[in-house]
Amino acid sequence: MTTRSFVSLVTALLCVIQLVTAANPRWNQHFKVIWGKDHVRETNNGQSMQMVLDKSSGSAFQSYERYKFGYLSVRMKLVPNNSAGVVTTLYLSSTSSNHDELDFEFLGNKSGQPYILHTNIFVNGVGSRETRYSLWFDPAKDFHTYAFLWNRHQIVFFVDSIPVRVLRNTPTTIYPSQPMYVFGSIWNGDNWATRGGLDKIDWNSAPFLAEIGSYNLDSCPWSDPFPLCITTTWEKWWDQPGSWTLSPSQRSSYLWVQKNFLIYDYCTDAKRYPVPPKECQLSPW
Ligand SMILES: *[C@@H]1O[C@H](CO)[C@@H](O)[C@H](O)[C@H]1NC(C)=O
Ligand SMILES: CC(=O)N[C@H]1CO[C@H](CO)[C@@H](O)[C@@H]1O
Repeated sequence: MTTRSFVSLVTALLCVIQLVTAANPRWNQHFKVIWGKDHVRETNNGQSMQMVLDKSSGSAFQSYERYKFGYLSVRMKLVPNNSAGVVTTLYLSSTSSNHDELDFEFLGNKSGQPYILHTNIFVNGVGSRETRYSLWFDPAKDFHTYAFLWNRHQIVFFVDSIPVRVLRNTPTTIYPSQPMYVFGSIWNGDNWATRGGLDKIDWNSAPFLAEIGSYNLDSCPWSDPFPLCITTTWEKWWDQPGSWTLSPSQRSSYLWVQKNFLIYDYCTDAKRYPVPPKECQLSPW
């Protein structure tokens, strides 16, 4: 390859990278800050942001619209070093009195000690469907992708495209089907988060800073009747048969997570549930 063709190849690649970057939506296109306005900073030309927690306040954002089904992924880099007691979340919630909710909660830890990923699902106002995982990487070191896929067949929580939690979504077992807003937040959870509340926040380490990178909100805003975007003319991949169950390779990575990283699963907590809840009795596929 000549120098000139190498240079034009590099230029072309840079163009493509710019196009891809430019395609990232700005945060304020879909989200607004709802708590701690001066504790949120836009970065990267508004395509990413930082959520800050200090002694005076934490912060949170919320989407303008609600989404009934769809796919949401968000790149996140969690609070590094001593993050004991700090909880960072990404969740979907309908906020109604009998609300539906899907939660990722990242529980910080002392420097060098591992984060825990805590998840929960609320249906009709009832939660208590927790699972907990350790992670196969340090989530404070780099950005990783956390995602929800939810449709009329399944609910999947992904970490870097690996399904860590899967539930069949059926009207007779569990059915979070209310349109939900997207939320993210950072707050003081030191009464419970780290070693059950033993490790408190060290305010000398503040401010605590979680970084929210690019996101992909592939859904359609709620409207009644619902929804134009999943009629036959506007088929969405997340509502198509290919997204109704896990693929064989997703199943094996899901099993790999259950075997190596699952710390707690309410479905197998016989003390709390002598009879496993109905949704736990279904195969995830
Ligand atoms: C924090 O580290 C301790 C000690 O390694 C561990 O027991 C705990 O599960 C870790 N995570 C949280 C959130 O408490
Ligand atoms: C203040 C402090 O201790 N900062 C450290 C946090 O951890 C990174 C590595 O993960 C160090 O480079 C910083 O010095």
